[in-house]
Amino acid sequence: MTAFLYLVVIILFAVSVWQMSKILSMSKAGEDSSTSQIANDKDNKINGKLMLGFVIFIYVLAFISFYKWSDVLLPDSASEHGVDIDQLWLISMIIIFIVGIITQWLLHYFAFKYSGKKGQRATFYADNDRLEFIWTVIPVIVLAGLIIYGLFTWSDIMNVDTEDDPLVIELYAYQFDWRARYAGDDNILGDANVRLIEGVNQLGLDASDPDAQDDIVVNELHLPVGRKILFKMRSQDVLHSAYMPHFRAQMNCVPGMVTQFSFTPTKTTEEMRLDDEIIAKVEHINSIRSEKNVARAIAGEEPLELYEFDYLLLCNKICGNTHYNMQMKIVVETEDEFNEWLSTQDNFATTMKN
Ligand SMILES: [Cu+2]
Repeated sequence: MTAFLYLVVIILFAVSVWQMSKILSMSKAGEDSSTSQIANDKDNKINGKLMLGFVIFIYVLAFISFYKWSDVLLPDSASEHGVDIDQLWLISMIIIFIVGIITQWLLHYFAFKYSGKKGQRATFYADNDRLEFIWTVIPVIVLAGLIIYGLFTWSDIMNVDTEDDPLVIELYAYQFDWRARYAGDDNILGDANVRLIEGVNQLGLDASDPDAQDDIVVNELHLPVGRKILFKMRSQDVLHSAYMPHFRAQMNCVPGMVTQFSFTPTKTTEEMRLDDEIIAKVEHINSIRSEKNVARAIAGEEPLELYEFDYLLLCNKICGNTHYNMQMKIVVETEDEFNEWLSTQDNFATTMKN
């Protein structure tokens, strides 16, 4: 792949040098019409055919991409609102795709069909009110529809209804890892400040705040299925972004302020592992790893571990040199399993005593 990219860069560089030398020779030719660079019929025909060839090339490329790489798309959403996002995305993409196919075809085909011919002049056509009306009104209606639909979806997702009694969890980002903080029995996160960070108090919780005493800080995010979760995001140092692709959730973590996002997970990790699409993905990844392991065994290297599906929280802002590995495992489980897990975790008061 890298070799291919180098090749493309070299070719593009050669083309630009060639073009520049043409411009230079044109400017040298000056008024001398015997070395004219004006395109003749033959040039126009070739360029017209190239235009047509190009549009066919991009269509073929698009369809090959769909055919070959559709399976690397995300699996079905594992959150309630994710279904709405997927639908909004699908409708937008279908409209863009249809409009793109038609306009690109017209643009390139007309360049081919009406390529220049000696003695042929373009028709002068001042304006046509009806045509202009049509190509203004149709995009306005379509775009307004998409935007209004998008705004409704957005407000449905972003307006957290606190009457639902969501489970409050803090996501704490720092270079280059995550911590999650559960609000404890009171479901209220205690105060925290970056100036209070010291020793085991990694998130800078305020030890004098009674609400902070039962807070639980962990490095693996567990979520009960079917319960609304309200995430409060903080960052210690630079801009990070909490990205949970399987739940169609992303929110920036900004130093000095608290941002929030809320969703309801609908599928446990176990259920997701039994999903046909996930099984196919996992098999595909493991077949690649097994192949690599054959080579590694010959080279005397440690074999790669076989992959098992897990939800992930990733950082989606390039925040420093090991940004790519800034991730935390997410386990979605039943309410009982979740409560059992949570009861085995130390809270802030206990951690500070130890
Ligand atoms: Cu980050």
